[in-house]
Amino acid sequence: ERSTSSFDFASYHTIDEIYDWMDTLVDDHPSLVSKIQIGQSYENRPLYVLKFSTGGSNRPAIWLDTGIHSREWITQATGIWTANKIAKAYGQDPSVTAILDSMDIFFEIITNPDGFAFTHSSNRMWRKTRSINAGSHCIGVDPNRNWDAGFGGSGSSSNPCSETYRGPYAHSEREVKAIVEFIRGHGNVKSVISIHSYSQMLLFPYGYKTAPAPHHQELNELAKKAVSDLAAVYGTKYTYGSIADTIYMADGTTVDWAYDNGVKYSFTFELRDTGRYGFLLPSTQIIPTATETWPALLDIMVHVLEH
Ligand code: ING
Ligand code: ZN
Repeated sequence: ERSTSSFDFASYHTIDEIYDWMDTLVDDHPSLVSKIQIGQSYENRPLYVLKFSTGGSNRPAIWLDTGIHSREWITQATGIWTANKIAKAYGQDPSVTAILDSMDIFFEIITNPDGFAFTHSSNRMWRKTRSINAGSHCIGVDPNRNWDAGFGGSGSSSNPCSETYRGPYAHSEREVKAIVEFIRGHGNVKSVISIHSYSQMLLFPYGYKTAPAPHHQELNELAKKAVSDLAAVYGTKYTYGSIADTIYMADGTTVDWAYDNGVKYSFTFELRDTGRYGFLLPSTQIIPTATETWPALLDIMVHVLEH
């Protein structure tokens, strides 16, 4: 019998296993969780989003994505654990209950399915999409440089062979365009949390310019609290701040686009570790990583609820 109670959250899984698990989660929580499809990937895989909602219409919403860079396997694994946690915590945990009594949560766990399939079949270190680039033998676009936010600046590459190739034009990638259209069409998204690895950082706009975001101070205070509550679990240390100040200049990123399109609470996590294992984080660290990230995510979601 298919059940979320038999799923192994402490292992890495294939795309088929994860899509199967999504259906199980929906079956186990039919009045809370549904699965929507927001588009198709370049290779025609479905782009699935889990919707957590207790009713209403077009409620204020929180968007979460993991795995936009396919090789960052700890992020999809943390996404699975977190989605399960949200479903189980509703009606039990007062914060989650309050959040879902007035807001919806949308969670795209496999945001780059073609890349993810490729990391299983051919190249574990694949980051980009799998689209063919006209006039080049190199494949793929960096989906975290493809957004219409400072697109084409110095924090990305025009070379299709680069790992940070921005693509021929903003939103050229179906995987990016689907989210743009979803968030625009929804019109009431208050927070975008885009989860990467690795570096142990909590970042917020801007990445395409060094000027502080208008809400820098509020975002900075919230990030400070979130990383402090994360560290309280197992002592894992995160740095935090604007993208440009904390990691490097990067243009065309998810959170800068969200912020410039009215989503004030836009954050990127860079999960474990700081480089010992990097993208090849052992599966023994999945549950600890997800467990410590949870209070930080809740801090952000509760703050969104209260503001
Ligand atoms: N790092 C991110 C990257 O796309 C990042 C860092 C995140 C930059 C969000 C800007 C905005 O370069 C990894 N590891 O992908
Ligand atoms: Zn990444």
